[in-house]
Amino acid sequence: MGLFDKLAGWLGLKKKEVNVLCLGLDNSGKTTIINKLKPSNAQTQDIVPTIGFNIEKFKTSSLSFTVFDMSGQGRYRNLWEHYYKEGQAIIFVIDSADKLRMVVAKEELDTLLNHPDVKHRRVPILFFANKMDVREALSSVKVSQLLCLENIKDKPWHICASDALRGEGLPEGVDWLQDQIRTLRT
Ligand SMILES: Nc1nc2c(ncn2[C@@H]2O[C@H](COP(=O)(O)OP(=O)(O)O)[C@@H](O)[C@H]2O)c(=O)[nH]1
Ligand SMILES: [Mg+2]
Repeated sequence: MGLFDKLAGWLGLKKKEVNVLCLGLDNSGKTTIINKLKPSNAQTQDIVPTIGFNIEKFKTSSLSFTVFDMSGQGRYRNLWEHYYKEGQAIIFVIDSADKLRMVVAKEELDTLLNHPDVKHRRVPILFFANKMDVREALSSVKVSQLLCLENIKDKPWHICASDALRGEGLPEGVDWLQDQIRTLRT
C-alpha cells in the first residue's frame, strides 16, 4: 500500500476530493516524490506536454494531485495558475543541493504566496527540503532560512528533509499534511 493510499484511507475520504498541488522548480524531485506517494494503480494523465510545459495530474478515489514545474516557464504561468483556486493543500519541493537556484525557488514561492487565489486562503503548505542525501545539500533549517519561511504567518506550514530516492522523510511530511487536511475538513 502506497503512502498515498494510507493518507486517503486514514482520512476515510471516499467521496469528496481533496486537491493537492505539488510545485517547485524543475529537477527538484516532484515526480520522484509523487511516484513514491501514489498507488501503482493511480491514473496519470499528462496534459499539455507539447508546449514545453509540464503538468501531471492523477487521482485516486478521494485525493487528486496536480503537479507542475514553476521555473523557466514564465510565459506559461497563466496556464497553471488557474489550478491555485482549487488547491486545498500545497506540497512545495526544493532541491536542497541546488544552492544557485535557491533564490529562484524563493522568488517562485513568494509569487505563489502573493497570488490572489492563495494569499488570503489558509492553505497548508508542506515543504520538502529534498535531496538531503547529496553531500553538499543544505540542511532543512538552512533552506527554511533562505526561503524566509518564518515570514509565513497566515498559513500552516512544515518543512521536512527528504531523500525521495529512498523515500526518507516522506512519511513524516505526509503525516503532517494529513493532520492539516483533517483539520480543514472538520
Ligand atoms: N540524490 C537525489 N536525487 C534525487 C532525489 N529526488 C529526485 N532526485 C533526482 O533528481 C532528478 C529530478 O527528479 P524529478 O523527480 O524528475 O524532478 P521534477 O522535475 O521536480 O519532477 C532525477 O534524476 C531524480 O532521480 C533525492 O532525494 N536525492
Ligand atoms: Mg517532473
